[in-house]
Amino acid sequence: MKATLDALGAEIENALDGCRSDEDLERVRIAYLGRKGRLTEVMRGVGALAPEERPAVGELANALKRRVDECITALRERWKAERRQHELERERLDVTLPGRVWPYGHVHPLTAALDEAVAIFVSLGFSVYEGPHIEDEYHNFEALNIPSDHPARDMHDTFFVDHTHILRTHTSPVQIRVMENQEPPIAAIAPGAVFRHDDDVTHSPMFHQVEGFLVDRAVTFGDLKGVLSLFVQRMFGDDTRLRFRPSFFPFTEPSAEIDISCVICGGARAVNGGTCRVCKATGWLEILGAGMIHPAVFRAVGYDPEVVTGFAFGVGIERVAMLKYGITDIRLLFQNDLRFLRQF
Ligand code: FA5
Repeated sequence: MKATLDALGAEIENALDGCRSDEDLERVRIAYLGRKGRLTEVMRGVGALAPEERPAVGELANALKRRVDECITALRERWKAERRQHELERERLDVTLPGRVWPYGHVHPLTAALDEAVAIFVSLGFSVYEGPHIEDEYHNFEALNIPSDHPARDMHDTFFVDHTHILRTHTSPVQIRVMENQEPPIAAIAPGAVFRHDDDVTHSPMFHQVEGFLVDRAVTFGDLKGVLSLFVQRMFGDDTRLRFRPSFFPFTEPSAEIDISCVICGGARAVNGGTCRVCKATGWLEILGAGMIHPAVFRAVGYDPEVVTGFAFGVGIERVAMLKYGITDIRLLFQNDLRFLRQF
């Protein structure tokens, strides 16, 4: 009986050696320790032995069963630990690797300049209005004191939609639309796109203006100067100076073109020992047109020019953005080249 148990022990050891998986172990366990297992049968046979033999053989059989149980459990545990270790290694995180950077967008430099201009005027008490991109000639020209035979129409290089409709060439028609619909006092701005047949490094066929106008009793040129000074100082810095140059617009009298001291050389006309190329060594940069609203414009909207006065101005926003961010070619603003846009 002892020899049978020894042989069985060796056989089980062999079988366990050949095991590679939990399923293999389970098959071995059932084959030897299951209800009809070989060792189970042997242990059942112990009862039939002579009484003096039973204790010793019983003990041997029990010891073998315990060893096999322990061996199976140990193998299971070891493999489980190995699998876990393997998993941990596979999932190991290198916390020193750089994180994933998600691409994110930002506001276009033109939108940023437009938003900033609008915010400055809103903070000064101006309300925001919009007008149609497709305008009639009356609002874009006639009501602004530009009759059809007026030479100023040539300056606007107009895109025609049909005989009487055009793409607005400036934001000034919004002055007419607002004044037609309400009485003074009015402090309004009208930001938006305008269109002209014009295309080079400083001119684009579609560009943006912010129109501004203020109408009340006894509005003066001094008020205009105050509002525009505040605007350019907030937009370009407190040291920025203003210069009014006499000019002509049919819808304002007197009219002025307004320059700011050069944002690059600060008016010194030179930078780093060389002449300033941005202001072409003049020390000044033109940024907007303005003036006192012409009596003919007030008459067109039914206001009495003997009673009300007002000022108006029009800022080209591409020009503002180019000066603010040092952009030398207006077309960069519309090409959507990410290498350019990511610099802002
Ligand atoms: C006007 O359009 C007037 N309506 C401005 C005005 C309003 C004057 C109210 C008086 C009272 P002007 O044509 O100069 O004026 O254009 C104004 C600004 O628009 C220019 O200073 C310039 O900065 C910008 N601008 C004009 N044409 C272009 C263009 N093709 N591309 C980009 N910016 C332009």
